[in-house]
Amino acid sequence: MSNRALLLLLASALSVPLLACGGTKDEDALLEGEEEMAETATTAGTAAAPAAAPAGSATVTGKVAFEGTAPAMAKLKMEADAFCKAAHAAPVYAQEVVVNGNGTLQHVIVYVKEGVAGSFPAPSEPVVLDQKGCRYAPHVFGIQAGQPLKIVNSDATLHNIHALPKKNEEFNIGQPLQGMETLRKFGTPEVPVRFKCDVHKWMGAYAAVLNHPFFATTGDQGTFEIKNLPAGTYVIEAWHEKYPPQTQSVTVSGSESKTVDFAFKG
Ligand SMILES: [Cu+2]
Repeated sequence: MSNRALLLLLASALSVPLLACGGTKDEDALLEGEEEMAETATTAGTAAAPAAAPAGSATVTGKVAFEGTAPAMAKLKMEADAFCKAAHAAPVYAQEVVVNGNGTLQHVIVYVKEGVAGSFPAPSEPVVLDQKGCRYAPHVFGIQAGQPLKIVNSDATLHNIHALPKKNEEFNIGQPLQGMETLRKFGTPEVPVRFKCDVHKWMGAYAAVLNHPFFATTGDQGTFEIKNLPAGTYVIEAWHEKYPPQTQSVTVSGSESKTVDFAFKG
């Protein structure tokens, strides 16, 4: 088919909308109305999907305190890999117990352990686990079962990411080049899943794989926020890699916001 014939065919196929665009205000209004209908239809289609989760607007927030004396974390020796050593101007310490300046504990995964009803489709947006400066970022994270995990190597050195789940399938992937990305999914809820690097023994990370989105991790303020919870009674667990997990029960109704605080003892 010649370009001209293709153009003609295209013009003929588009003739109705083209005319409408150049038409009267009423015709334009009609077109907008049709677009709105199309949008409504799409929204209705999403809401009617069988996997739709019950809507919720309750919130559980809190902080994770650290009581006692924080153990000194080992200084990491990265001499074995020249790239890793050169990546850090200042000393780098293990991330096992990181106590914040305000007396809270970092790297705690706080999640709803019991009480969630209904199914919550896994987001298609991946959780990114980066290998940067020969450390994992983030060090701990939550992810939904079925949600993609994008493992990225930001370093110009070989990393070998080795997942060690007990319920899910183990994997062990070499990423020799900077910029490499690998997608993986965990099919079954499991807390925790540990990751290690078979090249750099100081590298470690942990994931909480859950079948719902009600989880958060503590950062440099030691706080967490779990949003969009449906009304109900829940068991909330705070999980840390070194200390025994702690649970508390909380009941929320409607758009209620409740505080649940935890304290780990060193
Ligand atoms: Cu590595």
